Amino acid sequence: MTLSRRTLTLAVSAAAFCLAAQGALAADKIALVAKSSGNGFFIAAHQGAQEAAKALGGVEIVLASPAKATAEGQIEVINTLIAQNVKAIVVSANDPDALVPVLKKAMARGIKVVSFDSAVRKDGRLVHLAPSSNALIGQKLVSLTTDAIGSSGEIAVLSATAQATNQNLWIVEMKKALAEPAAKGLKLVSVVYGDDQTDKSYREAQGLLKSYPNLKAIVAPTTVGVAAAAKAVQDEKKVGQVFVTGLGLPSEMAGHVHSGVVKSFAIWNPIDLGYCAVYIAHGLVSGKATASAGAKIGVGRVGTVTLDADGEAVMAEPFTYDAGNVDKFAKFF
Ligand code: RAM
Repeated sequence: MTLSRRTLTLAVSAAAFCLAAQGALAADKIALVAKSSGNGFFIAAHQGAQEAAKALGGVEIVLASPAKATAEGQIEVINTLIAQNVKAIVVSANDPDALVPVLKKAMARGIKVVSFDSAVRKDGRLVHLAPSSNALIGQKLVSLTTDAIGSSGEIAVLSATAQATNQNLWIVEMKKALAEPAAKGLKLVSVVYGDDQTDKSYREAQGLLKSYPNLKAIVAPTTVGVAAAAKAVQDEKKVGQVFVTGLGLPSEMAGHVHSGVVKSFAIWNPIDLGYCAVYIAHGLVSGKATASAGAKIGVGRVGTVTLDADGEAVMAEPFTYDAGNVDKFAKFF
């Protein structure tokens, strides 16, 4: 029996289809769990994750984040990811402890867990990728403040959620820097939480302006909070009287820098952070990397990161933005 040309073509294309389908099935699913959806910081981190997936090949990024920045929401999302048989989970934690049981369950099933940005307690992950040293971030928050208002006056912190690992560590470091002679004249009068929601952050900022008529600066170590606080100060017509600073995205802060409510602010590159976190997760999945103390892990175009005794790797120093450079970077994140 001879095969007609058409049957042969069909057979060949069916085989090609099967191979393509197998290829698609073989893609390693790496899940990215943000603190919450809709936060520009994690949208940029996701962009970096996608870039890493493309460079690595055979990797599919599954973005799965709760609507609000809560540990409960992340636990629900992570349970679904475990059921989907993802190969790795890369998570920015809304709480250092609450996610540990569900992440231990994931690791018991062979899923590689990496926290990034906001850490999970050591026993709930293999590696944590920090954007920068906590001490450097705390010092930077204080130097940004003195840059805007000088070395005396009342200041308040508008943070993200009360349980966020990263913001809480940064506030601890900020308090240490405030105790240094150069900043002793700054008085921290309040710490409030906007939960990384724009409307709540805005209301909390308004509350600070009302409660503390002598307030000179609001310091927000969160991209959501810093933009909301800047808008509140502007809407209350307090530009020049109250300054806003903290950790922000150039794309969200450029207008506030030009209006004068923000003199300078800082951040690291969230695209690179997402990119490197995926490289680390992929290294653990493929067996190219180990999560042992001192291990060097290749992170593509960024180079390598080295794990300390706690399985933590630290990236670069926070970068400062002001009227001179904010527009240039606003195009990227
Ligand atoms: C917010 C989030 C994130 C933090 C940045 C600076 O987007 O809370 O965790 O790293 O701000």
